[in-house]
Amino acid sequence: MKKQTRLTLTATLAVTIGMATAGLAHATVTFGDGGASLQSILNNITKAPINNASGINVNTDQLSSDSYWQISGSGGSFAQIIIELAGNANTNTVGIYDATDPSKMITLFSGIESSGAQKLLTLGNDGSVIVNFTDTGIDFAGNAFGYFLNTGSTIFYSDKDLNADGIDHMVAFQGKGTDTIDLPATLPGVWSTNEYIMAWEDLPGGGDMDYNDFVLMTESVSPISMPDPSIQSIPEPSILALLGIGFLGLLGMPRIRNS
Ligand SMILES: [Ca+2]
Ligand SMILES: [Ca+2]
Ligand SMILES: [Ca+2]
Ligand SMILES: [Ca+2]
Repeated sequence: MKKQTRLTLTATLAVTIGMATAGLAHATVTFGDGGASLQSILNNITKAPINNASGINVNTDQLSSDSYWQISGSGGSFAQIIIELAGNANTNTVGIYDATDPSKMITLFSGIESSGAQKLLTLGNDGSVIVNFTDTGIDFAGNAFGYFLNTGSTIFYSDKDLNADGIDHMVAFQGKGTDTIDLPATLPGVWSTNEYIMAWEDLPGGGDMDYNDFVLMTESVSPISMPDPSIQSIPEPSILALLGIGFLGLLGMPRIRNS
């Protein structure tokens, strides 16, 4: 290896490690296991009007918040597998879980399904999770869910805080309303802003970090931010303190402003 190359590599490594330790919001997508890179997959199916390549950069266009989602007003969301490039492609399943109870899981795509497979997800008035017009028998607490990838031995969640390895296994990209996108099972059309590509890494610890192991498109969904559960439950003393302030207010005590 030439000295120059080694120096560059060392510098790149240092930058990468620096970015990782700085807790950068996006995951670094690499070329990985010899299959098409995530960027080339996007370049093949999405075309910007001017340069005929994807208007999406897989590293810089990742959504900063992709842990939890809701179905938009129409009440239904189509999902379609774009590609699976992984040794686990025949066993990997993808689905959704209740944001308030991750143990409530619904599989959308089974292991035997591959590129072009489509599913329609709807949430009934009572929280019933309906897939392809069939009630799964599972009810969610509300219109808030995450996506999971189950390899058969490990489950990875869109909320990386639930992952045993603490690593972000899913990166998501939002349509910009300009690129044309051509999916395996449907005619080309504009990649609109309510459509998201979700790309998964299926190896524990992040593996090769190529995020092309399971790539799908979901539409009529939007990312939502969920409150941190540790903030939701107010400890008892705080409630008492708040009540105390209320009483003081009622008794006409002068208010101390804390601007
Ligand atoms: Ca499959
Ligand atoms: Ca993510
Ligand atoms: Ca991988
Ligand atoms: Ca792969």
